[in-house]
Amino acid sequence: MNASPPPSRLRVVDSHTLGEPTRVVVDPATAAWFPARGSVREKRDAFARDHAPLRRALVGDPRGAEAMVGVIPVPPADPACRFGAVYFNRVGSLDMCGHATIGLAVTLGHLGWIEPGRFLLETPAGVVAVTWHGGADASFENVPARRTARGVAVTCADGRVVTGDIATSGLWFFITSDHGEPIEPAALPRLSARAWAIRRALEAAGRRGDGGAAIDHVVLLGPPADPANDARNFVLCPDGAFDRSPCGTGTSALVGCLHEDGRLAAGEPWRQESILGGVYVASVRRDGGAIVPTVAGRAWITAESVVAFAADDPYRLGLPALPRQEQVP
Ligand code: PYC
Repeated sequence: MNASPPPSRLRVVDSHTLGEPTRVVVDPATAAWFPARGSVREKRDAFARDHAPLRRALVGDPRGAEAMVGVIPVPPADPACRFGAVYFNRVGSLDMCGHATIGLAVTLGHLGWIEPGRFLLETPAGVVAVTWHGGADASFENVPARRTARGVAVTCADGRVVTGDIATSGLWFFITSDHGEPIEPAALPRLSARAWAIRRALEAAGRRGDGGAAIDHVVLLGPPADPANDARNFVLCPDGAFDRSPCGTGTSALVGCLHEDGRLAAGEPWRQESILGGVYVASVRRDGGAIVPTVAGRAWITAESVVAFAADDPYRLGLPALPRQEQVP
């Protein structure tokens, strides 16, 4: 399929899930961006191949927000699914995104496209069972969580050795408590620098996920600020932003590891706090050999808008990619 010309206007609904922004593109014009048939993964691949400038323009500067994840609802190939979801951020596509799935459910409810209840969502990572509980509340039963390496020691460029686990539940994570930093907003620059150092060390060591996937999310864990919760996290995302929410797929991967380690029983709640204090409640169930996580959170609509792409706007398709301080070698 050839890239169609960028539109001049598109309808979007914005929300935030415990502080982490989602933009759902709800414009019928999106149908032209995808092949009529095929799986959601194939549709995502076509969008990534043919529409990279549009992807960046939809969520990046100056139209989007730093940590924003975009979602385009698409027809699913799996007849059991009600919707498909193509997820993306400023730097690429995502196979799954927990906070954006919660944002999508609340957006679909807000638009009257769904009633409270459960529906199946085809994502590039697999089928996810989403429940809109009404209002701001939503949860999703994710694809299974899997740990592919335990107690991996990586040596950062400053010589610090950090030990953690490599795990997935839709995205790839390095999860560690062994980072030596407090998980608090005042430490964000240091947390970000440490997480980047870990990410680079993983790359240098040739550590990758299935099929050579980059381990492009780093979870730094620490004690919760609120004793009602179980842990607090800082999560570095592939676009260099930190997750303002406790990271839905990261929490899924974590509870899978905790269950495997005998630290979380099936059905037991795990209250995961973000660095900003927002909380996801997660649990796991066993399905044969698979560990299936569920994550519950809250999202709120922030805007129902039409984004515009003026023909004479020099930054119509967004600002050029600018190096982030942490990425400069
Ligand atoms: O909630 O899964 C998530 C997520 C991934 C990246 C940003 N949010």
